[in-house]
Amino acid sequence: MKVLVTGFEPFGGEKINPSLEAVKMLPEIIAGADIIKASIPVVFGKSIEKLDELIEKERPQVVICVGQAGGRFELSVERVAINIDDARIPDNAGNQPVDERIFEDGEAAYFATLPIKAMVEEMRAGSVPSAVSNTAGTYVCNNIMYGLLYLAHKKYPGLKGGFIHVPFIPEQVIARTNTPYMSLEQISKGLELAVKAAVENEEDIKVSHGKIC
Ligand code: PCA
Repeated sequence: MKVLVTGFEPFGGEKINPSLEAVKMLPEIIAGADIIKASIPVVFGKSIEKLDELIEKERPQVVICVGQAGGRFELSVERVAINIDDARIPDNAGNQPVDERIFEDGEAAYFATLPIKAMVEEMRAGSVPSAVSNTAGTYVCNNIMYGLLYLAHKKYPGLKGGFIHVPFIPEQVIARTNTPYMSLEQISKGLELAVKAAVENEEDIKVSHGKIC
């Protein structure tokens, strides 16, 4: 089996993006699957084009995209991506779409097709804080997750995909107060466990990770 794992370039004035650094640290093989690692630009549209090129070239069975979610405490496995771009800050090319559809012929939303709960449980069993998240935001991470699942529906039948958000690492919070962080090593270990669970679980486990507002 082949698993494509992507991280994002730095954005929003940061010098580093922990998603990319943690992806680079992953082993070449996890649970018998070959791991292909790639970097994605933080640019609306271009991110999906690059991902499409990578899928076309590598033909993976599973794609897991990873991005930074500064302010979150744990590794969050995203459940759903929505068909909207609404950017609070410009992307790395200066684009700032507001309330634009990602694909006119796409569904309102797509669910991740990975065993998200098995992934969370595997990370927790390995002492990595993690949780299911029900929003990937409306910036480039949601954009690429939506694009990935749109492509899986329209162009790559059978391809499984999803998205994981990771917290800041310590060096990013030195001048920020009251901001959660996690070491790069622990983030990368969490990703490795999440990939393992994605490879080993054809179906997700039936256990509640629901939220009450
Ligand atoms: N995080 C951003 C985009 C790139 C990244 O790493 C997001 O959550 O949308």
